This record gives sequence, C-alpha cells and structure tokens, in this order.
Amino acid sequence: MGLLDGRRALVFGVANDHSIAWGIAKALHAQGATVGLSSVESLIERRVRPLAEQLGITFVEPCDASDDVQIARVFERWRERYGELDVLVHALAFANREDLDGAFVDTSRAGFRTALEVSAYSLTALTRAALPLLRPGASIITLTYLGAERAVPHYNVMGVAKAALEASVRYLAADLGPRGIRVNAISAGPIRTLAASGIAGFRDLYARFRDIAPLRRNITLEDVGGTAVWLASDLSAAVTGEIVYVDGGFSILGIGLGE
Ligand code: NAD
Ligand code: 0WE
Repeated sequence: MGLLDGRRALVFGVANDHSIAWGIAKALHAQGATVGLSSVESLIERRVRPLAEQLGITFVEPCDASDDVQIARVFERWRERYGELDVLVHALAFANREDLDGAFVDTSRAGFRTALEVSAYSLTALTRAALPLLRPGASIITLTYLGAERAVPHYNVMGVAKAALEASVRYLAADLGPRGIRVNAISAGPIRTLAASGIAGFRDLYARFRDIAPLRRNITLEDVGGTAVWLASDLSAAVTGEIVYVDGGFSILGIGLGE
C-alpha cells in the first residue's frame, strides 16, 4: 500500500538524475503514483527517456514552459492518456547566466523579464492549463529558494523571480482552494544540480551550509522527495499556500555562527 496509490502525477523540470524533479518523480513513484515527465525538447531523448525507462514511465513529453502552445499540447496528451491529473510538480527555473554573476543592480530589463517569465509566470501558466484535468484533492507543488526573502550573493534576479513565485503560490492557493485544489512550495536548501553547477559562489555556499544549518548536513533529493510525497498526499489535506522549508533549519537562524 503506497500513500499515492491510484494518483496520477506530472512532473516538469527533469534535466538529469541530479534534478530535484527526478528526485520527486522517484519518490512519488515509490508511493504508488503513476508518473509522467516533461522537459525541454533538447533533453528528452538523450537525458529524460533513459531515466523514465528506469521506472517504467511511458509518458515523456517536451514542453518549453514559456510557450503556451507547448503547454496546451502536453496537457492535451495527458488528457488523452490518463484523463485526470492529481499532482502537478513545477521544478524549473531560468535566468540568463550573466544575471547570476556580478551585481543585481546591473540586471537588464530583458534579463529581468526572462527570469520572471520562465521561473515565476510559468507556474500560473501550467496551473491554468492543468485546471480542467484537476479534481478536488489535487495538489500543485513548486520549488523555491531562500533567496526569495533574503539577499543571497549572486542569486540576484532569481531571488526576485522566486519572490514572485512564492506570492503566486498564495494567490493560486486562494483561487483554487474552493475547488479543493492545494498549491504549495518547497523551499529547499542548496543541492548540487545542473542549475547550481558552475555558478559563482555556489561551491562556498554549499560547503558552508553544512557547517551552519542546525542539522549540520546538506539537503538531499530524498529529503525533498519525502516532503513532496507528503504535500501530494492527503496527509497534508489542510495545508495550502505554504512555503515548506526543507533546509535542515538554516532559515530559522538569526545568525549562522556554525561550527
Ligand atoms: P535542474 O537544472 O536539474 O532543473 C532545472 C530545470 O528547469 C531543467 O530541467 C531545465 O530544463 C528546466 N527549464 C529551464 N527553462 C525551462 C523552460 N523554459 N521550460 C521548461 N523547463 C525549463 O536544477 P534543479 O536545482 O533541480 O532545479 C529545479 C527547481 O528547484 C528550480 O525551480 C530551482 O530554482 C529549484 N531549487 C533548486 C535548489 C538547488 O540548490 N538546486 C534549491 C532550491 C530550489
Ligand atoms: O534556483 C536556483 C538556480 C536557478 C538557475 C540556475 C541557472 C544556471 C545556468 C536559473 N538560471 C540559470 N541559468 C543558467 O544559465 N537555485 C536555487 C540554485 C542556486 O543558484 C544559485 C544559488 C543557488 C542555491 C546562484 C547563486 C547563489 C546561490
């Protein structure tokens, strides 16, 4: 008996086996959910299909979350295959690389727009397209980071995009609550993924996290997957509009003196 037996889940944002989206897909699958994966076209055949095969997942569809035509198509395919949707996972973000380096004050209008469109608006776009398939009891989960609330060196415009994403979670939760649909975000501590690799300062931030966080360790895909299972299941039936911290307690500290 799994916590998610009979539930159907569509997970956006798989790039490789280090992706948070993949960690969540594995955790949902392990609890009995039927899982589908979506990613950008360029990653589908080489990266995502082989991972899907590991779990016997057959729904693997491309979708650029900044393109309404592709969004409409992926949910139409889902409807043809599975009819309804119980769990929607949004685990994607993008800002231009040059905006994650240097000073926030230098963010261009175009860079600001890209980060907000791909990383924040996409949650509302996916939610609206999914709505006809969602039933009472459905759960929508997105991923955010502490840089939404605090100024984290180099996170820059992504912090502004995550602030917009977190506000979107509250407005979507207020909109969809009357239909029995919940919307929450997981605020994860730093994890070594493709999106975190090669970023100025991430190495230091990752290494120091372990010495400062109350639990004195880094965050794993299993940590995030476990919380996603809880948010997807009826164990969290009265939880909506929340930002759930999966960060070993890092964000509760007034000052991190560490070891
Ligand atoms: P990742 O690189 O594995 O995943 C990011 C995904 O976003 C990729 O699959 C990429 O293809 C996708 N993406 C980018 N632009 C897209 C677009 N236009 N349309 C569709 N997909 C697009 O990295 P990750 O760390 O697993 O990131 C997943 C989520 O977790 C992001 O929202 C990120 O902000 C968040 N997050 C990450 C960390 C961390 O430390 N890694 C911490 C907290 C939150
Ligand atoms: O949300 C993120 C990263 C999102 C991200 C990463 C990239 C790298 C490659 C968005 N866009 C891009 N664009 C690229 O070209 N995280 C929470 C991980 C992360 O990124 C940081 C962090 C943390 C944590 C950047 C600076 C400081 C901390």
